[in-house]
Amino acid sequence: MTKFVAAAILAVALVAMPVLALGSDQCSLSMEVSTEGPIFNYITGKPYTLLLTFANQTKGDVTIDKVDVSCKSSTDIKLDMKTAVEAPATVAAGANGVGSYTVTFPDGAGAQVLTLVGTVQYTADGKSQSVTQSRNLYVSPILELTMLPSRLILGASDEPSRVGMSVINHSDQVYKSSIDLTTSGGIRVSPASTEITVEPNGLEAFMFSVSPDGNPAPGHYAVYIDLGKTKDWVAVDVPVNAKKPSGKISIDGKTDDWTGASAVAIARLVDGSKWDVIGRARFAYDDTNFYVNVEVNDPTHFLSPDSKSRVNANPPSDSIVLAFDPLVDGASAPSGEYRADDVEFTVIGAEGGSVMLKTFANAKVVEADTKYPVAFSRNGNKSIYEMAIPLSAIKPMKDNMFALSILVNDSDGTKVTQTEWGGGLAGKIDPRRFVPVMLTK
Ligand SMILES: [Ca+2]
Ligand SMILES: [Ca+2]
Repeated sequence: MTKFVAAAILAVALVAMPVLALGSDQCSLSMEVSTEGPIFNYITGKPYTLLLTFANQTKGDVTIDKVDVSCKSSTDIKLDMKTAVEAPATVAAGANGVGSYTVTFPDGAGAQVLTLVGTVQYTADGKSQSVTQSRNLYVSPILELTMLPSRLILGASDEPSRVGMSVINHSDQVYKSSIDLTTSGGIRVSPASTEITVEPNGLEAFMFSVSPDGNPAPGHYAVYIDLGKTKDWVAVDVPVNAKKPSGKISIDGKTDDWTGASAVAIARLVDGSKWDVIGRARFAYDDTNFYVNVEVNDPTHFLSPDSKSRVNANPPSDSIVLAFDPLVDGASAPSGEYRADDVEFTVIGAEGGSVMLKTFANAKVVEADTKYPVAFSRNGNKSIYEMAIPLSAIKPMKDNMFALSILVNDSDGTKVTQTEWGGGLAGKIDPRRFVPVMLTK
């Protein structure tokens, strides 16, 4: 707005006091997008008028060669634009040339900041030149949906698991339809469908509850929300309930002390459709430690002779990685990286000499021996990892809960096959994919 006003004042000044134009040989461009009243955002699917004003402040006529309007956005949207008034072919000295266009932001463009860029190529005094102007616009869908929370952990408190949802109708028409909710399976949502009426520029709030459907495996689920033109989803995590063991767990590579512990399958997607279970992890805890037992089906146990770098040994050793997000705030890390509370351990599987290394802590990569109890053994074609991680090493914990992911590196001396439980470790680090673990009473 400031630039446009400044350009308009300058144009008026030039008309009123032509003497000031002497020495100025510039052309300028201003861009305006129509609004209705004091609006804060533009909505999708509604036509707006875009006005491009080209001010010729040179001493001669200029020829307009080309007018171009483009749209920059994070999602690469395609702007629907029609010419309403063609820009003139020539603009006389001291005059303005105006072109106007009807622009519509497509469905799916909201909610984001778009940058409209207008460029005019012109010839003045035999020289080809161009002038550019841009505007940032906040575009929202006609129906703007906000969910609180956007990530739900089932059973994290005694309260029923509810999600609050607000619908803002940015249009000047009453919106009357239904909100339809579906799930990825394993969880139930109620009510599955709600009739809604939202007044023009009005807001309505709704609530739905999420509960387990049967006994879903710990992991990631989703509630999909469909309002016709607007779609969204809520992440739902089913946590692992780690319990206190019936007896004492000895870190000795033997698993007879793990009876009754919570177990999860470690599986890999094969051919895009079939799950191949390659092992399992079991969890337990007491007042001092969090205990983990990982069993991996592995016919070829390989330990690298390269001892210089244990984590990045070449060729790589059989190993596992345990990564903790103690605050369970991975979902709020927009870049999907480790945060300062996150801690990662790597265990190298060597019978009689297994080591657990702290490989990420305090927001940086490290490689330090933990001195925490750890054992490794082989049983036929199985590798058995057993370890005790002090609870003090995975603090600050939130409501006796943290999020965890496990990566199994199965090496045969040449290649490594990686399998994850949770996720966010094999490729780019992404604690949003870690699965919550609750230390239950
Ligand atoms: Ca044991
Ligand atoms: Ca192996």
